[in-house]
Amino acid sequence: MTQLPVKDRCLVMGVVNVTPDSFSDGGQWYGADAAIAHGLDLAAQGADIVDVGGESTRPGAQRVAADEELRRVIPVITELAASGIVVSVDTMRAAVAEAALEAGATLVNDVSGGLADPYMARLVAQAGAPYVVMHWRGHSRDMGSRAVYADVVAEVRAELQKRVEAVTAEGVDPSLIVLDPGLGFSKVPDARGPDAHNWQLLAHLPEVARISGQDFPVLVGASRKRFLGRLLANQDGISRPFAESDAATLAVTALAAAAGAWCVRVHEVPANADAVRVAAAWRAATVDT
Ligand code: PMM
Repeated sequence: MTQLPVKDRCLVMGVVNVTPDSFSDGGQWYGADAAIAHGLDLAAQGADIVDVGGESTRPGAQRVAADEELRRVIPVITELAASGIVVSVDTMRAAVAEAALEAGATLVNDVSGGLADPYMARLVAQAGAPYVVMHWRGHSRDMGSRAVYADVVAEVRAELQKRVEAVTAEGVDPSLIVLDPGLGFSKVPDARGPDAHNWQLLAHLPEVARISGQDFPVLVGASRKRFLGRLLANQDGISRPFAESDAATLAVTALAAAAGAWCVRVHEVPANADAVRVAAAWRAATVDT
C-alpha cells in the first residue's frame, strides 16, 4: 500500500495535459518530449506531485479512445516516475490507471470519482493507491446542463458521500481517499448570487469534505478555470483570458490552503509554491496564538 503524500503545508500539484485540446493549455505539451520536459520543469519549480492526463475534460469535449489515452500518458509517466517525481494519473479509465500505476504513478486522480468506469474503484483498491474522488455529474459533452442545485454545498457533499460509500464498498481504504469539489464540472461559472456554485464550494471546503464524522483531505482545482475569467470580466462583460487569470488562481490557492486544503492543482507552479508556504505560516500562527 502506498501512503497518501502529506506535508506540514498544502501540497502543490503541477498539471501536464498531454492533449491537443485542454482548457487553458491544450496542445502546448502534446508531444511526449515536450510533456516530459514540462513535468521535469514543474517538479524543479516546486511541484510536490505532477498530474499527467491524456483526455481533455473541458466543457463540451468529446472522449478520446483508451488506446490513444494510453499512448499519450504512459511514456510521460514512465520518464517522470523514473526521475523520482511523484506522479498522479488524471484518468477516468481503470485500464489507463492500471498501466499508469505499473509505469510508476503513485496516485489515481479520477474526475468522475469512479462513476465513469465500473472497474476503477476495484482496481485502485487492489493496487492500494491513493485515490482522488472528484464530484462529477456526467461527461463533458453535456455537463453544463447538470449544473442545477438547490443547495450546492449540501448536494455536492451528499453526492461525494455516496461515492465514498461506493468506492470503500469495493475495497478502497478510506485513509487513501482525497475528495475534490470538482470546480467547473457541472457548476455555473457566475461570480455572485445563489448560482455562484464554485465560490460557495470554495467558501465551505471543510464542510464539503466532512463525511460521516471524518474529515477527508481536499484537492482544489481552480487553476485558470472559467469562473475566474468571469469574475475578472471587463466592463463589457468579456471574460479575462485563461492565461491572465494566474494571479486569481494564486489568490484561491492562498485562501484554500489557509482553509486547510490538502493540495492545489495548478498550471503555473512557482508562485503557488510560495503561496502555500504563506498559508502554512498563517495557519501555524493561528493555531499557536
Ligand atoms: N480539473 C481538470 C482536470 N482534472 N482533476 C481534479 N482532481 N480536479 C480538477 O478540478 C480537475 C482535474 C480540468 O482542468 P484543465 O483541463 O485546465 O487541466
